[in-house]
Amino acid sequence: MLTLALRRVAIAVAAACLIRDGGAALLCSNSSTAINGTPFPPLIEADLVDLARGLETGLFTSVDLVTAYITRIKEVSSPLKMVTQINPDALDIAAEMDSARAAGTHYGPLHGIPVLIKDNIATADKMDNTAGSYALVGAKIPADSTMAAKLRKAGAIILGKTNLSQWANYRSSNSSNGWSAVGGQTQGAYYPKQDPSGSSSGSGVSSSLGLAFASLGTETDGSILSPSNMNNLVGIKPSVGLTSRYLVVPISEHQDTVGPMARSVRDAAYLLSAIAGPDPNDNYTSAIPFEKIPNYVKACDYFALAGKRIGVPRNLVRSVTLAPIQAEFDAALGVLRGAGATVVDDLELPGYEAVNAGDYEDNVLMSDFITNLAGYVSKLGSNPNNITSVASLQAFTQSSPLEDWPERDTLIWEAALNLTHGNESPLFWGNYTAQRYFAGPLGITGALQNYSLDALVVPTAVASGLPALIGSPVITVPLGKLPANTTVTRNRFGNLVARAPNQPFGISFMGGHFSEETLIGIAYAFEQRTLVRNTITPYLLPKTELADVVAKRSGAAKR
Ligand SMILES: *[C@@H]1O[C@H](CO)[C@@H](O)[C@H](O)[C@H]1NC(C)=O
Ligand SMILES: *[C@@H]1O[C@H](CO)[C@@H](O)[C@H](O)[C@H]1NC(C)=O
Ligand SMILES: *[C@@H]1O[C@H](CO)[C@@H](O)[C@H](O)[C@H]1NC(C)=O
Ligand SMILES: *[C@@H]1O[C@H](CO)[C@@H](O)[C@H](O)[C@H]1NC(C)=O
Ligand SMILES: *[C@@H]1O[C@H](CO)[C@@H](O)[C@H](O)[C@H]1NC(C)=O
Ligand SMILES: *[C@@H]1O[C@H](CO)[C@@H](O)[C@H](O)[C@H]1NC(C)=O
Ligand SMILES: *[C@@H]1O[C@H](CO)[C@@H](O)[C@H](O)[C@H]1NC(C)=O
Ligand SMILES: *[C@@H]1O[C@H](CO)[C@@H](O)[C@H](O)[C@H]1NC(C)=O
Ligand SMILES: CC(=O)N[C@H]1CO[C@H](CO)[C@@H](O)[C@@H]1O
Repeated sequence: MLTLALRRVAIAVAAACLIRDGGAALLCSNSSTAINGTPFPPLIEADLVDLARGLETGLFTSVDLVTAYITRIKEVSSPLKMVTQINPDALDIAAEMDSARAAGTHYGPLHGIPVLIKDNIATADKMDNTAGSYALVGAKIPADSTMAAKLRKAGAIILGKTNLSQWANYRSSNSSNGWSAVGGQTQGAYYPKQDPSGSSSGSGVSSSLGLAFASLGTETDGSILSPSNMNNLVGIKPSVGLTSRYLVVPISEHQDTVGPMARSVRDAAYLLSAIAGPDPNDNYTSAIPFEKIPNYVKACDYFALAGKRIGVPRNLVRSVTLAPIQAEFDAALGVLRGAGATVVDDLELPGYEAVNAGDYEDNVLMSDFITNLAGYVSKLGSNPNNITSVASLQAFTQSSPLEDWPERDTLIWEAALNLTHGNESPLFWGNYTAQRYFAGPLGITGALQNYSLDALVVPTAVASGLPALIGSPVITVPLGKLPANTTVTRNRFGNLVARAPNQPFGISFMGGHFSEETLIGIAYAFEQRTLVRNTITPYLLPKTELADVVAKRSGAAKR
């Protein structure tokens, strides 16, 4: 049976490999990725088309896929600590998806495809939703988050939860990216002890190494974009309101958003299509301006850059001081022009300096966290540590030895508690209005209108700040890596390598609210002309491939 199935699909799969861009063909058929000469897609770069074709043609099953990914997670979790929990039901769900497929039921493009989600996105199953803190271990979640429910409805298998900077990096002034009490210290795979960035650190490392098809992260200001930047990924920070935050551990209702972190623009688009949409449980989604969510996969058009006007805000670009990033960025502008775009250079966004000179965002986030954290914990079915507020969370953290206090302090919460109000206070609005003005009319939306632009382009290192303040979207695409002679520096906390040779970096496209369809097109057209991701190799790789799993299950010879 198996051998026949393998023979039947051999030609189709081999052809799929050969037409793949980005050097994938080189990896398509070798001893670790083939059985009897039939190639399996190497999991570090398998995209949705590869995985769906393999499942459709019977080359492998979802159970094989889950088995392979779990093995790969175990192979690298020491030292990388990128996953906090593996879903104990993942193999059973995979078996159900395989049976459904065999019976002709197909839930859509993600049918039977394993996805990892950040450990602040709740699932009503055997997994906890911890935000990396023991305060929430054992807390009962009343329902799936809307994100989890939408993934399941699309047929995806929630494989597990990814490590993060604890509380999405909203606790301490003295900590490290990717550290949580529950998950330990996440590391990146492009240099030993690499700072993975954060706060969606584990989602970044997991997607980069092919430990799942792709992952979900969350962003308040940089938490999808920055780890995508540092881990050689495509990350989409959606408009606030495009993806529901219901039962996602919050920082800020005004700035939080959930989005995909994937190895290609098209894969990210598939995930975004599955998770976008209105939700009565998150009324910010009522701002979605479409009757029907655009087809983000179809937006992946090689010619999407033709006729587009793309602005370059030089005051943002100048603030990135690393010469290799500046050089690659300027070369990228040539790629945009070559693809038919008009580059509108030498723009200045006057709001950028104004925002950096004030502490509007700090005040907005503190007020929101006071209100929104209390809102989240009030929805829990059981709450073993009686966390009802930032004050009780602080008391728990300071009295639990596992939370690494006082070395990792709680100064952000102390400052929030000093405010003595949440976002219902009239005092909230001054800062919120100011940040929207500077990042909007004097920033992104002002530039888009004044110069009739489709998008702005910047190095990803400076992409998150202004969009965070107005809730507008950004997409990052791999652009390059730091060269061999880069001086190695450590992070402020002293436990990770913050800058090193081989460290990836990206380029970001920013647009108006709900312009994801346009941004995805631009990003795809850029990605397909540059194909940088596969030129950057991790220092540490998981070994197990689908061929190993299928060979073991079927007794076939791996050759
Ligand atoms: C075979 O494929 C694996 C997985 O992609 C890769 O790590 C390895 O380098 C390849 N080996 C050869 C000899 O090309
Ligand atoms: C959303 O709902 C909350 C409370 O449920 C309310 O305070 C807020 O004003 C609503 N926001 C919008 C945009 O409707
Ligand atoms: C939480 O509150 C309940 C009911 O008041 C109490 O029985 C329990 O001991 C408290 N738990 C902790 C960890 O404080
Ligand atoms: C911050 O963390 C570092 C590294 O662990 C530690 O040496 C230092 O004492 C901490 N600082 C404070 C003020 O606690
Ligand atoms: C909070 O207020 C107290 C009392 O005014 C002050 O000592 C402390 O430094 C403040 N903490 C922060 C983090 O702002
Ligand atoms: C921002 O919030 C702080 C603290 O509530 C307040 O002192 C300050 O006046 C606010 N700024 C604006 C522009 O409203
Ligand atoms: C857009 O034009 C308005 C009106 O001239 C100006 O006030 C604003 O600063 C401009 N914004 C940007 C980002 O150029
Ligand atoms: C690294 O090498 C490049 C060119 O080979 C050179 O321009 C650059 O100055 C060097 N950087 C450092 C930090 O030595
Ligand atoms: C699934 C997994 O690898 N979990 C690990 C997460 O990190 C903690 C702390 O380092 C480990 O104890 C878990 O085994």
